[in-house]
Amino acid sequence: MLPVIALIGRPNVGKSTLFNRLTRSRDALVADYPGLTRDRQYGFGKLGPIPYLVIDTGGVAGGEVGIQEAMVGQSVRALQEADAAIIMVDGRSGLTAADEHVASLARKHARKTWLAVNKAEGLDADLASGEFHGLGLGEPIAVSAAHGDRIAALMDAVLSDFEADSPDDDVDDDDKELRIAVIGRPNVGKSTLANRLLGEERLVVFDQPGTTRDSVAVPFERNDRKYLLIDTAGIRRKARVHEAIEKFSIIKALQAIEKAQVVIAVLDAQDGVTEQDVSASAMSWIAVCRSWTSRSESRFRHCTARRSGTSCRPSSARFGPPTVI
Ligand SMILES: Nc1nc2c(ncn2[C@@H]2O[C@H](COP(=O)(O)OP(=O)(O)OP(=O)(O)O)[C@@H](O)[C@H]2O)c(=O)[nH]1
Ligand SMILES: [Mg+2]
Repeated sequence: MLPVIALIGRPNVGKSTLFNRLTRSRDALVADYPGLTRDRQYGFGKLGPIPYLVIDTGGVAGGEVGIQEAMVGQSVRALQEADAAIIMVDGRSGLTAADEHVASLARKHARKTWLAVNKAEGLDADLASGEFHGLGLGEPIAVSAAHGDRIAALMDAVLSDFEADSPDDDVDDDDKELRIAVIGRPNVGKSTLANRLLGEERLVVFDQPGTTRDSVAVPFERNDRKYLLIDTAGIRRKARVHEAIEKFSIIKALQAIEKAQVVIAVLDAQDGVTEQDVSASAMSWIAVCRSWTSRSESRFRHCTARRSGTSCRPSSARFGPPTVI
């Protein structure tokens, strides 16, 4: 399983800058403006010995009310679902009360903590990190997320507790199963489609979002070829990710995607296709859409234009023939 690393800290310390570096993306918004990140943001990365999943969170300052309080809930959730947390502080502005508050949250909720003193480019590492020893989160590591200084050393340390998944290269090619993950938003018809591919009512289907709460892997054979079909819990649009049942399911789904060779994304053509649907993975994709019209087609083409290797098969999970494989 991919280790899950949460980034947490007070506003504006550089969490999103680090997230972008760790995922080699520009997915997280970065600006010199506190409170920019509001949701949890998930990304894949490999920098250092093994691949990982990283979660960017909104800044926590202490004393939050209203929407900010909900954002703190997001950060706590990220700490709970992660295997380790990198707590970020700002080496230029020094220790603040908000850092103390973040540290107490981390001590309470994180399984394992690492302390990164950011914006340390051009500063003496010992001097920049000295005052942060008192946070009780372990030895501070002076880094620069913007310039990349000592990020590799930070990740070597963070990932040293985890082992890479053993490669199955030693298995004979004929014996290797093809892993197919079925992903999509809650209630879009993933399990219905999976049952149709399997030819039996193997998975619980119910007209309510969140019926599948964990990824379910079902081995099956067709034309003498072995497959492992992984039905995942739904990935919801970003803004709606707040219910308790979803706490671990996004990570399970992302881990399933990472292990799969083929990803079948089930989309509801009525809803349109969002960037999030398209950007969840770098694997090969087949999108299966419900309620397909020519208007959906042009919207789909627009969203997938930047993604080579995606093909779309309009179909009905409930009534259509199982032609996807
Ligand atoms: N000098 C310096 N500036 C940095 C570094 N990392 C980030 N910054 C700057 O700090 C500011 C805030 O960076 P963000 O990555 O948006 O910070 P954040 O912690 O995600 O902020 P919130 O989402 O608002 O909590 C931006 O102007 C970044 O360019 C660094 O290593 N050195
Ligand atoms: Mg941010």
